[in-house]
Amino acid sequence: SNPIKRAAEKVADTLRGDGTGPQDGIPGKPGPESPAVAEPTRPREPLPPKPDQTGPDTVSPTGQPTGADQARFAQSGSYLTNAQGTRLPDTDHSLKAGPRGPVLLQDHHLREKVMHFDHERIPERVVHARGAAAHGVFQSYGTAAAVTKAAFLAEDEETPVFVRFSTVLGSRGSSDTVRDTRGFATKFYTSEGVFDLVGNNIPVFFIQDAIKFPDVIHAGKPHPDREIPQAQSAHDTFWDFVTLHTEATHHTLWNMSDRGIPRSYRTMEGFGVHTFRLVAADGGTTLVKFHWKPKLGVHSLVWEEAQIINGVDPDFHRRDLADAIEAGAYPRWELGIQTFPDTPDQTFQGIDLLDPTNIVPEELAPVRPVGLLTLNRNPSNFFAETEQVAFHVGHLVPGIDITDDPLLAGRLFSYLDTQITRLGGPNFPQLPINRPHAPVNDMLRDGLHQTAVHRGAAPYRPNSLDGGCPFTAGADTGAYIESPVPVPESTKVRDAPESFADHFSQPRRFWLSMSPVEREHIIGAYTFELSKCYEQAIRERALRVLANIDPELCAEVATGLGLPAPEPTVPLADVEPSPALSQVGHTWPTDGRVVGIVSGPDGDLDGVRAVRDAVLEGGMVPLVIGPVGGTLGPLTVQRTYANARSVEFDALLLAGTPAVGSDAYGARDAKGLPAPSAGAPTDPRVGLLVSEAFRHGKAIGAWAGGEAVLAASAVPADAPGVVVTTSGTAALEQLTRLLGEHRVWDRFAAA
Ligand code: HDE
Repeated sequence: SNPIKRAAEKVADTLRGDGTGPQDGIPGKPGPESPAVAEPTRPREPLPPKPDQTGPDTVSPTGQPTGADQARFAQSGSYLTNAQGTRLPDTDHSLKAGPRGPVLLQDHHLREKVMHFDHERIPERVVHARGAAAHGVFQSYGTAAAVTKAAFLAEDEETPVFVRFSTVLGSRGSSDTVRDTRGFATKFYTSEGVFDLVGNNIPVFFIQDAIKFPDVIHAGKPHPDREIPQAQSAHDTFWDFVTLHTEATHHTLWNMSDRGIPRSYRTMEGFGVHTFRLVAADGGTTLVKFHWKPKLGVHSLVWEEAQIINGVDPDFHRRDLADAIEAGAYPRWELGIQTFPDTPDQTFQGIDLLDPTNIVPEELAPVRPVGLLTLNRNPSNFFAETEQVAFHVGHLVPGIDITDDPLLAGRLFSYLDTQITRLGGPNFPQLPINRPHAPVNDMLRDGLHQTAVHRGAAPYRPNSLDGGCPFTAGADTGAYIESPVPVPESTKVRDAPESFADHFSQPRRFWLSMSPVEREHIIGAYTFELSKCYEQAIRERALRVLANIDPELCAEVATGLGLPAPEPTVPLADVEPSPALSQVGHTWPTDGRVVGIVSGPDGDLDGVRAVRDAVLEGGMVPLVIGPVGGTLGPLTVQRTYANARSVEFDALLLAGTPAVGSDAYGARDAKGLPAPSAGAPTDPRVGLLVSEAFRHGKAIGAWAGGEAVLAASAVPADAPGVVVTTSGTAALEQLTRLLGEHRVWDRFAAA
């Protein structure tokens, strides 16, 4: 009856006519095989959930199995309802006094819908706000069973896990590849309760005492007046703090190294940072540091690449993790332990184990593998899982205890406390992602968002009304019993031990352990970051700190800043390098590496097909890059000159001469018109692709005229890691070997 409504409905019908997304067809034109109406008009039976659409299998605080079932139950039935389960006829129009009249306040569906939307956002994490996560499984080798009674570390135990990776400084919407520390937090849903290993990709921390955490974070976060820069340490307040508070020197040096810009979450090491205490079945204790070792090796970006990615693909790490899991290339890490005798002084070969700015070199205490972590399932809802997961260093299980590291002590308070604000109350352990898999029988009651319907009348102990239940456990029934470690006799002080005062010998060891290329990168990073500071005094102070690490480092950065290099103020530490700290000089599997294959219509398309298949067979990812979308002979074009950027690829293959693209960026003829596909390798976008890949130390292969592309991109055909051969498959063979070393290190000036 209403002509406007009828017209709108007609337009809507035409638009949904093809039954496909805009990428698959032309809106309004029904596709030959598509049904005419996309939206079902009649209710269907709900589809069985895909395996990856369920929450973790958990039990509720009352011991009832819930998890997946309950998550599914949260949205069931065929008809749209309101939050109370009442079916709705229309969710597109507000209730009005006539089609052109005022909206009525009595529209309770409108109010419910908008009210809920208004409260969709929760406070982001004060640190580690931006993250990505995955489900997986931890398989224990049993090699730690002699030193810990933790059930999940017994031989052949399998434990479900959820792992969240993160940057520290940026907001939820910031970029992935900023220079920063990365979080590596693992929730083990063990049979004895939840164990969280809340670690980082850098084994040391900025501060030795938790009371300094607000200081270091206030300094690292954007300036309070303009709220810039986002997710960066390259600004005055950060450098002001870390140069005044020199215990931050070691962590800062790691941040300025390649470790601050990982290639992927899959190629990152992880560290528990603190020294923990393992407790064996016989009560014996051992001090321990936890390590995650990626099966794909440790690999980083180069700085220019990282900066480009921030614009080209701010979700680079998040996408990489999800894509790899979806493709079945499950990321894997081995959990390793370094163990030390639990002596009263808690030092190992002169290294204070309670000082979280220290590492223990692997050459002094080898990392022994104790189990394998495999991430094999993407979350099905980012908010419910990745955002609502709540880690806590105090989530411990029998067999793993804490030490007196003063940084760890503060964390034991902070992680519980922060969830109250972030997740809105004390019942966050009941959220599906946080629920333990072990039966829960606590006496915690009520509070905001209580979802358990507790039974019984006596949530207190001792009681007789509930038959004395629940009972307390003992050592023989799996109770968590703190190890009876002697407490040193002392007086109350606000102070740190003498041994915490050495801030430079460990950074010096790190510097001395780096290869020449890694040192070049560190020098570049310090120079870049300090040149972004406005205050001359801060730059000068930073140089004084660097002088105490190493004179060469200090002199090179000083040259870059145009300042004189100061003399050290403390004697340079006499330390041995630790080769295990360097990322260069190893060979790693090439699984999942991305090979871009550039061609045009005149290229060797049969050769491209052969090499594409060979890349796939080698467990890597081939992406065919053509001038425009569509097909190149028998091949589907996956990237075009317009959307391919070097940062997406680990290696490039140039298959003959790519045609010049014919858009605004393509080559022009004398009259300024787009040049025809003349076979001249002058398309500036291909030139940029190749020259960037070259600059970033990536392997490049060429055949069948691909040499001309190299020349046009100013890449010498005889440079290290550039392979010119007679066929794509021959080029790939050499490229694969180069990829195993991650980058062509010889291409960097320092090499
Ligand atoms: Fe954290 N840290 N932290 N941290 N941290 C948080 O907890 C804190 C520290 C780490 O993916 C917060 O739930 C204090 C070291 C990771 O959800 C907060 C101190 C290490 C994550 C907090 C530290 C970490 C956090 C913010 C100094 C490596 C992300 C939101 C005493 C061993 C976990 C939250 C996730 C998150 C406090 C130092 C790792 C505020 C007070 C050292 C991986 O509670």
